[in-house]
Amino acid sequence: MEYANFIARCIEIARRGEYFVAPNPMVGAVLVRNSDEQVLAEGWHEKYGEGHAEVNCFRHLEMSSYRDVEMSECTLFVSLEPCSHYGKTPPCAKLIIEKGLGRVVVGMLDPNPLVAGKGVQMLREAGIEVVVGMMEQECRELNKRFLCLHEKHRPYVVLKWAQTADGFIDRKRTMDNGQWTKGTHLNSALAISTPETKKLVHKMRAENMAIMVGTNTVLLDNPRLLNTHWEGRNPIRVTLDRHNCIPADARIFSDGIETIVYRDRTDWPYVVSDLAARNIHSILVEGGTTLLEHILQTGIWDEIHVEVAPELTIGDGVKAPQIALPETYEEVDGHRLFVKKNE
Ligand code: AOF
Ligand code: ZN
Repeated sequence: MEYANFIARCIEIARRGEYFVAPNPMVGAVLVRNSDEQVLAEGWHEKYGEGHAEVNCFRHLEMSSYRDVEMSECTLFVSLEPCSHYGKTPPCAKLIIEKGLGRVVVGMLDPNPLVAGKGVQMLREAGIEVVVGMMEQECRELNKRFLCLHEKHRPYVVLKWAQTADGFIDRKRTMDNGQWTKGTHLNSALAISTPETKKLVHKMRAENMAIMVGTNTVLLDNPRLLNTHWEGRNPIRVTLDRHNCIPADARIFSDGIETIVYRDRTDWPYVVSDLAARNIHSILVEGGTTLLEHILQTGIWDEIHVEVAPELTIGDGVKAPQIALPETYEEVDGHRLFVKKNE
C-alpha cells in the first residue's frame, strides 16, 4: 500500500476547508480497506467549531454501503495527528479506538500542546499500529499558519504591497488638517492593481485571519479592509494609533467586523505576541511603507508579496520598501507578482 498517495489525498480534501476553519488546521482523513486498497470514506474539517476530519470520515462511512466493514482490516489516513483533548468535540483518538481501527497513518504530529503526541500515544496504548510522518513537508506547508502560531507563538506574517516600475507605492499626499469626511477621499491613492490582481489581494485577505495597515493609511485612504472579491470570511482588522488621531467614524470601524487598535505599545514584537494571545494565526500587512519597514527591520515576517506594474512610472512619490526581489515572478494582467520567503 502506497501510504504517501493516501496522505496526498488527505491534503487535497483538507484544502476544501481553507477559508472556513481558522485558527484550526486544515485536516483530511481517508479510510482504506487493506485487502484491495478500496477507499471506503473520506472526511475533512469543514468549519471552525464543527466536526474534525475523522468524525466526518466516519459519518460518511455510516451513510455508505461500506458501513459494516471490518475496521480492524482497515487503515485510517489523517494528515494531522488525531486529537486527544476534549475541545469543541470529543477526542478523535478515542473515536478511532472505539471504531476498532487496525492501523492509522498520520502525516505529522499536532504541535498544539493539548495534543502534541498524546493522540498517537492513546492509539498505540490501545494496540493500534500507528505510522507517523508521511508527506510531512507537504502537511507542514498546508498548515504553515497554524504551525507558526503553535511553534513560534506568533501569527504567520505576510507583507504585501504594489509598486510602480520606478519603485513607488503611492504619490505624495497630505492630510487636509487631518480632516476627512466619511466616504470621501481628498486626494485618492494611486491605483496600481488591476481587476485580476485585486482579486488575488482579496484571496490573500481570505487566507489570513487578520489584516493590518498603519495609521497614515487609515487616515489617508479611509479603507474598510474587507474581502469582497473572494470566498470566505472578512479578516479581523488591526491598526496602530499612538497619537489617538484615528476618528471614531473611520471606515475601519464599520461593517460589524472586529477591529484591534494598538495605542500604547505599537512595536512589532509586542503586536505579534498580543495577536498570538488572541489565537490569531496569520496576518496580512498591506502598508504603508513606515509600518512595512519597521516590520522588515525586526525580521519577524514570513512572506513578502510584491506586485510591480512594469509600465507605470510616476517619477516621485512614497518609496516602496527597499528589498531585493526574487528572480522569478508570476505574470497577471501584465503585472509581475513576486513572492519572497523568509528562509
Ligand atoms: C483532529 N482533526 O480535523 C482537526 C484537529 O476546538 P476544537 O475541539 O475544534 O479543537 C481544535 C484543535 O484540534 C486544533 O487546535 C488542533 O490541535 C486540532 N485539530 N484535530 O484530530 C481535525 N482540525
Ligand atoms: Zn480531533
